[in-house]
Amino acid sequence: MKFDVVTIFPAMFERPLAEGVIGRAVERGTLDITVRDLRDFTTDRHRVVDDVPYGGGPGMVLKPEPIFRALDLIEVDRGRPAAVILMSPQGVRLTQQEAQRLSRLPHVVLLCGRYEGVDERIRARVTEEISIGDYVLSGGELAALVIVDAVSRLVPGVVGDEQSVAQDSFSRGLLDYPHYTRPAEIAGHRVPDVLLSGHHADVRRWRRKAALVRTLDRRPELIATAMLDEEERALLDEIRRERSEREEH
Ligand code: 9D3
Repeated sequence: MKFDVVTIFPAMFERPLAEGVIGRAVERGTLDITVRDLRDFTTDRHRVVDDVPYGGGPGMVLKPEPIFRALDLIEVDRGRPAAVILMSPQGVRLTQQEAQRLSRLPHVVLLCGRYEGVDERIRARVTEEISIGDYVLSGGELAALVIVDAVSRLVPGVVGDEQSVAQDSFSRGLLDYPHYTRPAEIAGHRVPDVLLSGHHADVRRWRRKAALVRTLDRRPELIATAMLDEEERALLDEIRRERSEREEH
């Protein structure tokens, strides 16, 4: 999969895209990520990317010309992208489902805003706007890194263990079950016996139930939209029965 990122802070992308599974996929060529400095698309001596807002008011606005020029060059250089995404607090919220959709596209451009915003007219070249959540960032760069990470690990061959991606509880809309490693006891805290039992069917059932308990306790709103199979629906009933019985005592 190809990504082009347009930013005034290209250095913010260097280490994050060179580490871990993403870094290895970039080395192998499974991911082809080009980070482009918006200042390289200015034509003035001082490489100015921002200007004062028409109509007055505080802060600066990213100028449209360097962004248009960057998008033109990306198209000449790498072909017409399947999506041009503006990272924006006004965008559609990123979800695992959105990440899955983007992972099926061959080429995505990510535009990172800074300052108060971006000249509205660049939206003519933007196919979608994405926000990563309801909190204020200083710019779109960290949001673009989140998108590259969440989308890339869904691209076949990026994460070695395809199974762990497919089984990722979040992709079915549930929280993960608790994990343990050695030792079997630390400071009086023991690993649940079932995990030491060697009974794989029991372990699997315990984990599925523990994931449901966690989701019910921490993110109950996820249960309504989770993709539960028959066993999970039965476990959910079991949890609810256990809880109502406890209430009666
Ligand atoms: C202080 C400026 N704010 C005035 C009400 C508006 C504002 C402009 C630009 C707030 C944040 C930003 C920079 N943020 C992004 O570019 C951004 C973002 C975010 O802040 N939160 C979640 N997702 C994203 S995607 C891009």
